[in-house]
Amino acid sequence: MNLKLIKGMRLVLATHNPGKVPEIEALLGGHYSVVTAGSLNLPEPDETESTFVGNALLKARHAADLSGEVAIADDSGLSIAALDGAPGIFSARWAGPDKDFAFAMKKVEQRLEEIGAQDRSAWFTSALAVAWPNGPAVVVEGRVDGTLTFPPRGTRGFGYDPIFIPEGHTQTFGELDPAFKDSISHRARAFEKLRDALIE
Ligand code: ITT
Repeated sequence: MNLKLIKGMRLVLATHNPGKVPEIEALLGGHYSVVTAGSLNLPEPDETESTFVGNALLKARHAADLSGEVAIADDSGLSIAALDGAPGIFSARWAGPDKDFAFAMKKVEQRLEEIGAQDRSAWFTSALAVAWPNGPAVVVEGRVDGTLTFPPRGTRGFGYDPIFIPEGHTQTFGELDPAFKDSISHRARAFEKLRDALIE
């Protein structure tokens, strides 16, 4: 089996998060024809693993096996040093069933206040997995470090972007140009590794 992503091939983007779709499409650089798991009506699997890597593999494998096509999945999240890495793999779940990130960001602020934490350092992680239907899979991980700020700032991006200031900058991911975020993000860094491994 040729474990390469050949330009022009169709890839199933195994995410149900509309915030991730344009970012992953931008990273794929228009070289692939991308179809989302949602548009194929593929069900969303339960994220039962305990690591980003495990959940990315689970999502890519699920979409590849159900669609019969090569699938790419991201599992990502915000880890906060003072909260021992929380919310981490539970980042989406902290927003509740309504995916309310204003609520999730408030929860982060409250948890930090409760423990009187001074340390505001945090990082985003992205595990990107590519799976071949009933075949092998490849997974890589990328990370971007930064600090948290409250209240949230900016309306660009998604999820926890409005409270995250990447290292060396003063604006949050919610304020920065999305193209700039795409050049330094955890997802971009994971994608660089994927490109080295898989792209001809
Ligand atoms: P899929 O599993 O369908 O891809 P999801 O939203 O459930 O969608 P995850 O389990 O990977 O995805 O959850 C990651 C959460 O972490 C996501 O919902 C965001 O809240 C947060 N997150 C990940 N990347 C982010 C980014 O670039 N900016 C802001 N928040 C991010």
